[in-house]
Amino acid sequence: MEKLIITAALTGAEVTREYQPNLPLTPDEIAEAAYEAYKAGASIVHIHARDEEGNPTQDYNVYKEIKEKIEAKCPVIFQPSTGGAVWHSPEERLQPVELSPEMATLSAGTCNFGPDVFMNTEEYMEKFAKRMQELNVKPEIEVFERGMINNALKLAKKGLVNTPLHFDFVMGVPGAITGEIRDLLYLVESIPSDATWTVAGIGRYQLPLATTAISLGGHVRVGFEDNVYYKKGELAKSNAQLVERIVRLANELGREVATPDEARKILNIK
Ligand code: KMH
Ligand code: ZN
Repeated sequence: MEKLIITAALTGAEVTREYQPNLPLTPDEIAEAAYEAYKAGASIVHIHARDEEGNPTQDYNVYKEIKEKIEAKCPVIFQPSTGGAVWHSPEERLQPVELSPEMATLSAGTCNFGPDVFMNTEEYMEKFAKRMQELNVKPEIEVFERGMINNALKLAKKGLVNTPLHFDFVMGVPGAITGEIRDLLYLVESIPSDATWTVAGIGRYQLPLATTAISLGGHVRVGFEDNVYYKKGELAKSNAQLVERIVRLANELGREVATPDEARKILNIK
């Protein structure tokens, strides 16, 4: 089996300090959390920027500052979000791609997102994919529903994303696919055999989906964006604490953990 790539989704767009007092918000806090997650075993950090008030922003300069601060500390793969928050415009969302990061997320369709709608029209999926391809940015295709796999395959057929594809199954968002194991199996069976995949389980789904992915040969995303708890009723102390648990589980299950350079090879990042 390939080594395990662990992604730490450090901040997200929805979580606040009210729910997780240790949520990293400023560029310095995010860079420090990235470094701690890297030391714990993460090879990718998934980043959402926040403005000075702590609100989600897709501002180019804030992402630039975060990227530079992380790069000064460690060689972890910097993966900015192009999903942003549900109320960001497509133009706002695309800004961090202009930094030519090694990777960025690419959401593959529209779905309900709690009380909101997370909008990804075909026009904008194609625009995002094309710009990533032009700048040699590896897309991580975010799948919130089964039909989004078909949208991604269509992008590949049109030559707008390079193969093999890399998917992130985001499971358990209220309004989209649940985080049951059977749903994960269905998604895994639905992607091309040469594709790689990771799973981001939301809330209580995080741990069972992560352990299943370790056993199946997939990869794992953890972090405050998806889950603020260590266990029921107990908040996690840090993103690194959640990464450390995945490393321990992988060791017990006989799966080695990838370094950032090993992750680059697995994901064909040049
Ligand atoms: N915050 C969500 C609406 C991504 O980062 O690419 C979208 C999201 C996906 O988090
Ligand atoms: Zn995200």
